[in-house]
Amino acid sequence: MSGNSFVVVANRLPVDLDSEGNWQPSPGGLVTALSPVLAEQQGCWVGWPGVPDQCPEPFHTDDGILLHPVQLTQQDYEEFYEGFSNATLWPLYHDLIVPPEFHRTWWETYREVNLKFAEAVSTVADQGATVWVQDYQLQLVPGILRQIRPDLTIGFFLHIPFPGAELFRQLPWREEIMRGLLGADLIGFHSIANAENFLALSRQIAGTAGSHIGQPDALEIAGTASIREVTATVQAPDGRTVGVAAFPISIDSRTVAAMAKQPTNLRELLGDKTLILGVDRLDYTKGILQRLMAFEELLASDAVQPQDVVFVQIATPSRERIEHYQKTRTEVEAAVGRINGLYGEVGAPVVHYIHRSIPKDVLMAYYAAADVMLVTPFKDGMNLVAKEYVACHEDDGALVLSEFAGAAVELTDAYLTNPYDIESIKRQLLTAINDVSTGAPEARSRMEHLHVQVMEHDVHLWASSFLRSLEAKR
Ligand code: GDG
Repeated sequence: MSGNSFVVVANRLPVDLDSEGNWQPSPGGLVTALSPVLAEQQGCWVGWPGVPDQCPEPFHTDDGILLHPVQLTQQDYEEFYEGFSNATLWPLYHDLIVPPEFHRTWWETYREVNLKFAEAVSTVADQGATVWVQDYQLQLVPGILRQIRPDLTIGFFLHIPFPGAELFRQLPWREEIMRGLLGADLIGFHSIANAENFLALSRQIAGTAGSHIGQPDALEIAGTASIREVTATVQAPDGRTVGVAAFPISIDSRTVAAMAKQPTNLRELLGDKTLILGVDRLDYTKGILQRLMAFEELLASDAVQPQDVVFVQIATPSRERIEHYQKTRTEVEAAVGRINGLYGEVGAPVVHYIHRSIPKDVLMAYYAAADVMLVTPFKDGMNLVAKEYVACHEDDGALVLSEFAGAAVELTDAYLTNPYDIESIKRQLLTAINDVSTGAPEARSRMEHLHVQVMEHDVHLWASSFLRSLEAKR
């Protein structure tokens, strides 16, 4: 053990390989939020560096944070990451938008890799350290750590939705996952609805013959999952009380808002048109095809004119070897081609499609320039893109947002839409286009409220409220 009183463990280490083959820290929202805590508490981040069969030596960032890599083999990558994490758990937890695959070999590898992560944490964590486990890839880590390092205080946060009990119970290894999660002292979800799903499931599994999970206590039966305050608990198999609550994640709002003020020539490039923007990992949960179809129908019906609007869709490559991701890409690209074929002109496409990752500052320039942001997932734990757009707009622009994104709980002044109902997307998109192009006071007032909400509820609040609740469990 080597002087780490605070350890974050996540599937990915915040590093990237640069063009010269050196590992460089790559700060994202989570890193930004946790860096001050990690730096202050001599912290350590445990994770996979992102390339199979390669593993740099542990190294310190400029902030003094120790990055401790866990090596994954090619087989781990295929069965733990692409397989169980992203072809079993991801679709199951996103309400079966595509059917999850259940394979015993994938499960075995998921277990082995979770053990690998837990052992790595165990070697770096001080006696009595606080460990914060991140996300669905590592749901067994709290349970393993509880057994091998009972001195630790363990938090777990789920970044994706937690499904209803009827769906979760399809999982052949449901009890092992529950027992893994209940190794934590505190389990955090994005929303009260997700936390309630977990509590309802705990009640059901606790009542199953042969289950080792204790009946929930009186507080939990009262069903009081709440935001940023632990009022609900579940009894773990060893009799400990595990806190359950909602901690809606957010962004580094001030930094994003400041980046959006950088000068850009995007408007000159795109012309004097209403700019509609979509930004997503290319994932079937995000509803990219549906929003393109809604846009296409608006063009077809003459509700919007091709010379008045331009749609930019940034679709970052993601999980490209998984079948349903390939299918989604094919469908999206066919739709882009079809729409441009029907409504674009030489030198003036109506849809610009970018299928590569773009630098953060360029992304911020797109947010700042966009008149209407279209965020239409069928299901999303939170959706940071929606919050990033709002941080970039004090009182102009419009956000069209799916009711099924976790962000919709807080961003109630968005133009909310049901992505399963194409008429609903069309209606809200058209209203947003008309409101921003006529300078309607309604649009202005909506964005002012949204902006204040995101500026006042940033990622620092998320991290500090979770860690405060976790420390209270000591
Ligand atoms: C999961 C949950 C939850 C996107 N393209 C580029 C780029 N991005 C950045 C965005 C944003 C992030 O990626 C995407 O975050 P989201 O929250 O929108 O979606 P997921 O990746 O699915 O994240 C989600 C989140 O975890 C956190 O808990 O909100 O519900 O699914 O920050 O800006 N960044 C750059 N280039 C790109 O091309 N630099």
